[in-house]
Amino acid sequence: MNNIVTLDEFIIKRQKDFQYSSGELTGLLRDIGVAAKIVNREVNRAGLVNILGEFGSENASGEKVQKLDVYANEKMIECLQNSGECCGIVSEENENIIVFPKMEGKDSKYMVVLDPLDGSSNIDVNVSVGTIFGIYRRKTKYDTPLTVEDFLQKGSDLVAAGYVSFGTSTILVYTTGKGVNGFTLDPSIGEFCLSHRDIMIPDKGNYYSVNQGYYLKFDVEMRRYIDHCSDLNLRLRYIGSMVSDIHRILFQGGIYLYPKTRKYINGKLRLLYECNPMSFIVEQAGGKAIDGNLERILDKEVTSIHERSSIIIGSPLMVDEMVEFVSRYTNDFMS
Ligand code: AHM
Ligand code: MG
Repeated sequence: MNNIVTLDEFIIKRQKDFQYSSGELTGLLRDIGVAAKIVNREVNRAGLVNILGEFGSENASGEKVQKLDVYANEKMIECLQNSGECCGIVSEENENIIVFPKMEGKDSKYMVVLDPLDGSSNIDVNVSVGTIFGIYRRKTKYDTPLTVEDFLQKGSDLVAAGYVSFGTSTILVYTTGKGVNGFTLDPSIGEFCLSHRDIMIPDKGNYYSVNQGYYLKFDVEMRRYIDHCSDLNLRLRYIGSMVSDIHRILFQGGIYLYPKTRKYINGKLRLLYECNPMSFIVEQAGGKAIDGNLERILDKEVTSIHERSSIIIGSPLMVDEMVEFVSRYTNDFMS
């Protein structure tokens, strides 16, 4: 007898964790799993189908869009719309919210925020990329038009969040606020299979992850903290895909930082669909996530859908130590 648990089986079993659940979130999560498989197929054969390279346009944040970004975005939107459980989405690739037409006899109450392909500069060189998603429940009446304000919820309001890491294998990690579980795609059967049950981040680890190339563009206390990491002989790892960098830290322990820089005065990463979902997952695994002002990411007000934030996230003792280090440095500096 085999003891393989597929993502679908697991999601259905977990439905009973939610009182009065009607299966809508379960359905939505399963549809995201299907979308992840479709995107995975394309990521894997990207080099073969001449889909690599830039699309020739810019996204809502003024960055070059890769063909695969466009494909991943289209597929995610298609799957979410067909699912019927989602009333609208915010995607990194679309400037405005996308509102799905109401399906006959359905009151879709969930909204999805997503970064369809994170770390897209890695695509052309065969390095890991990822997908990030977060699920919110809308707070306004389901029969009124969905507006941008509906999406401006704090990270602490997330109902579920997850990511897919397209690396040496493809892993989907998600949480519905009751622990974190990981599923590895078995290409021979085309199913995500439970491979990492109840993931807990190590209290501390040997890695720090930051774009050290921007060292001189960081504030002085951040530069001193990075020197401190180096003094501690921590190992520097930076893939340039938040999903992949945080995935390492989730399993092996460490700290990931994307502080504000002179160019990105509020940080670069997007609060709604990058920082919040990843912070929810890491907190659920016992970790911590704050911004450069030492405020908990999940408590931050979201004022616009493509808003950016600085982020420091990872093993709890290391985030605590970073806060202590920076506070001490600031106090010494002021006195
Ligand atoms: P993307 O979602 O447009 O691909 O950009 C986000 C990515 C993160 O995944 C990654 O951590 C960061 O940008 C890398 O930025 P930088 O090249 O400035 O270090
Ligand atoms: Mg991204």
